[in-house]
Amino acid sequence: MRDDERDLRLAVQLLNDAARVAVLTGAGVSAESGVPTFRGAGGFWRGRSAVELATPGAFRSDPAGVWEFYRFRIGALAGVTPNEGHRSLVTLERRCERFWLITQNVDGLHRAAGSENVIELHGSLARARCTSCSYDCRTDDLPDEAVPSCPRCGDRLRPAVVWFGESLPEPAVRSAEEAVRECQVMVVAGTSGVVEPAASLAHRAGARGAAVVEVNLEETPISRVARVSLLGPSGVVLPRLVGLVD
Ligand code: BJW
Ligand code: ZN
Repeated sequence: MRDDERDLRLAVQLLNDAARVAVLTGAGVSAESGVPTFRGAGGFWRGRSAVELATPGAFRSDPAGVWEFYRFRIGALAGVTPNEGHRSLVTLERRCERFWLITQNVDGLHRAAGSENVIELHGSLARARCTSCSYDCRTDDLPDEAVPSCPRCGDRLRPAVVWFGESLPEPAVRSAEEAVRECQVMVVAGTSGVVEPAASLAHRAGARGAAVVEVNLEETPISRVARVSLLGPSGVVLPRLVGLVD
């Protein structure tokens, strides 16, 4: 039997034996829907890196430029639909007793596919919030200004996403902690595994005995803790894996 065939069967067996499954996803699972990843060739906008633009410092020094970047991404999402990888995770959720879909993605594609227990660690492009008061709104309803201002207090609105150095939403962290404590298998798909605290969720689940199954085009720091690494595009590998699960 070929190595990749043996790895796939092992991953199927691990999922067949598990009632409580967590999945941690990153930008790679949306790549086949046409959403650019962060690190790598696609992660540039007008010559600036997405990683550098997604920071409080960039917003402080150039709020209009950062809003332009986010409006571009929000607009680009309008024509984007979930791929087979997203859809296969809906099927996986339905066959599990407990299921957590922890995502670092802000594109809303897991919910659009039909996943229910979605934990958005890094917020969402669908919403904006005030930098001073508690006002928030859908990005569909933003005032048409280069830097939209808060209708309640007049200060700047910002995308409701999590930038470097900022805390993650407390309810999302609590749910992700529960997943780490309870899951028997954690599938980690399409993430470079370099951003904390998301990456540590996989390391910690592995350390407490959960089987980590990684799906990625290449090895990552998470491969070290993975019981099985399935190399290939998640839009192909995830449906194949879930299709074989009882
Ligand atoms: C495919 C594929 C296909 C392609 N199929 N695969 C401990 C140690 C060191 C540093 C820190 C630490 N704790 C905290 C930090 C600081 C920092 C951090 O992690 N820094 C490291 C980078 C060094 N973390 C934070 O600041 C976080 N906050 C925090 O910890 O608060 C508490 C705190 C505050 C202050 C001090 C200390 C603690 C916040 C992190 C926020 C990340 N935000 C972003 C932007 C979101 C908004 C937006 O979208 O604009 O989130 S950055 C960006 O990276 C985005 C992503 O969600 C995130 C992860 O990227 P992801 O998803 O992994 O994408 P890529 O592009 O990196 O990888 C794609 C992968 O897919 C690759 O592996 C490909 O091979 C693969 N792939 N196509 C399968 N078809
Ligand atoms: Zn306000």
